[in-house]
Amino acid sequence: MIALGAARASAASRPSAADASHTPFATAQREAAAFQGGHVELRLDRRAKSLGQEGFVIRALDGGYRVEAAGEPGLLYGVYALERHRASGTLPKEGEKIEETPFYSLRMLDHWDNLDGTIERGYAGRSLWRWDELPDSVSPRYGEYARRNAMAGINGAVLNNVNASPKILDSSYLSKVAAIADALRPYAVRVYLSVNFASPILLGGLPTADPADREVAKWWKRKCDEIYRLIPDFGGFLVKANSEGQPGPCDFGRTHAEGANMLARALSRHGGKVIWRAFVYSPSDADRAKQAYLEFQPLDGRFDSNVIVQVKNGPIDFQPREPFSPLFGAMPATPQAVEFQITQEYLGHSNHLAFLAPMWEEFFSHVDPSSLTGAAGVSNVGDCANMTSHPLAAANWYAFGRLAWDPRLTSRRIVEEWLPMNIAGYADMPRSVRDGLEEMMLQSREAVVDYMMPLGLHHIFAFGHHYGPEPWCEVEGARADWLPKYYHRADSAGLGFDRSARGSDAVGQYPEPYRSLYGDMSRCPENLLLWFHHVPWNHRMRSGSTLWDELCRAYQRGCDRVERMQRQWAAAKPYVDPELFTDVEGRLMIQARDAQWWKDACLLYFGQFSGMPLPDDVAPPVHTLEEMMRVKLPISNFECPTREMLNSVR
Ligand code: GCW
Repeated sequence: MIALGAARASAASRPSAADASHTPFATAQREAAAFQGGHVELRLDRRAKSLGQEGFVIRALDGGYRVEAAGEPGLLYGVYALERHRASGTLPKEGEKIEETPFYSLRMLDHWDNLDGTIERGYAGRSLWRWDELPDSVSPRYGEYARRNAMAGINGAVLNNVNASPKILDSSYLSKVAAIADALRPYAVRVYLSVNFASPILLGGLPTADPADREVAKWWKRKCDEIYRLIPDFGGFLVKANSEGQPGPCDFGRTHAEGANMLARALSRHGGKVIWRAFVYSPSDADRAKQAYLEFQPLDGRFDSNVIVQVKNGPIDFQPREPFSPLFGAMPATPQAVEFQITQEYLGHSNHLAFLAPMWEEFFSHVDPSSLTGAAGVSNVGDCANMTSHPLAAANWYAFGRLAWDPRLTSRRIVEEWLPMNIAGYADMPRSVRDGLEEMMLQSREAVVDYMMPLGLHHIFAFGHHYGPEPWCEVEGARADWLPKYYHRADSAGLGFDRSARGSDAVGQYPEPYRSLYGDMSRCPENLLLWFHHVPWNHRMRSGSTLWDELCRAYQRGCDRVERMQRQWAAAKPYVDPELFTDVEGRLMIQARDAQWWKDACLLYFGQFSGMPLPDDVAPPVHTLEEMMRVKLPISNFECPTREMLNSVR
């Protein structure tokens, strides 16, 4: 297994699709032979239909294990499950068995990788895909990447950004895509592509991309035929349409359903799928949190059966905490997938530790997993040595896959699996140190919420790159709903966005009991209070304190939590690889200073409106508001700030 600090590369030269050594079966055999917990026998029994292609049974027999499956991917997942159980000490005993089938058949990683090698919102280096070298040279890292996907249970990868270049569909690029598909196939990972809806114009030279135009439909059919000749198991298209300037069917007076169905028909005879994103917020007066629902809910039942509507977990945009999007459950006649963001666009990039399984677990506690047909995660993978930059951010990649495999898993269980498999030396740590690391992981997302945006605050980030606080931000000409003031609405009366029936009535999009719960200030969960209400500064919280005091204490608690995380990591020092230790230690230092930055910036800024002093148990600021307002990070949307940069601007 890959242990941090002891990387292992698997060689991959360009295989042909028919090559028997490049099948999931061959991979499973190799992995089984390398298993260190006893002899493993693989049995492929095509008649065991109830397991599907991906399920498996593991039996402990005669001092070893037998993995049974009806499909090759099932054998592979079975062997990886064995490894997981070995690392966490939960292997079945003689006569016992483990049986699993995945909850979702679509478990997909979405890369926001551009063809020039940059990654939108990527903080782990450049794109893994070396377009200029492909198809002749195939990096061994593709296989390494695919293996890590398979170990987590991920079976699909969208290779390119949803803000898609039409070039990806050019024949020269398709042969490169086919080479990547060949490298991922031995790990049962299928390739998908993001497509630009205007490709028939931009690439095909047609005068229109109107989905009702016969030439347009024909163009897509021919393109799909070409793709499937090269990649017989191609997964399908992911589409961002009529969103943030991307072209789409609405440009031609058609609906999202008409656009999606036209593509779906080009793919259907090959078994491909269209994954159509619902991340839309066209300029309108409606509260941004309501817009995706307003546009998509009326289209329920109008999509072809091979279209899946992919909805971000929350109604706005991957904030540290959002309520679930009300679109879930509101389109019962339409297959839906959830889109999570693994890359930490809004959670401190790759500088901060934020283990995201608790966020996703929270989502699944509100949205019935069986109402969905798939899960997608926006990838945090890049070409840096460990692929995720923050060594512990690899746990998020893994956690996403595990929850897509089984959304009923708990965050704790995932941490218990991940740490022993990935931190060399974990087994030698005393129980107290291991407990500390588990807690560090499990508390980390809540720490981020506390020091960035507690109590339901959201989108008060610096403009553009979204790293650091800027609740005061004004940008001339920018859309109001890109700016923090639109969301926090601080004034002398209070703080927060009134989405109750008296305000924007976003609560009206939720089913009961959520509509009443969220809509009533006195009953609304306090961790979402300022999302749904404009709350007076002296409002009595459940603790008996005022809103202002509680807000101050939340920021303080966030800072304290990071300090505790630093101590928990320090306790692991004698047991972990020194390089790994120093790397994480350094990032936690940045995180601690960033937490202080957030706390000072937000409390000094909001304090101007509340006019109230900090409570005695909250440490006074170490910066002035003017200092905080001067901070400008010279980074693009594709970068994570360095320590030197942060030191020089603060
Ligand atoms: O979260 C926002 C990001 C954009 C992204 C967009 C989307 C790919 O800031 O960078 O674009 O969402 O999800 O389409």
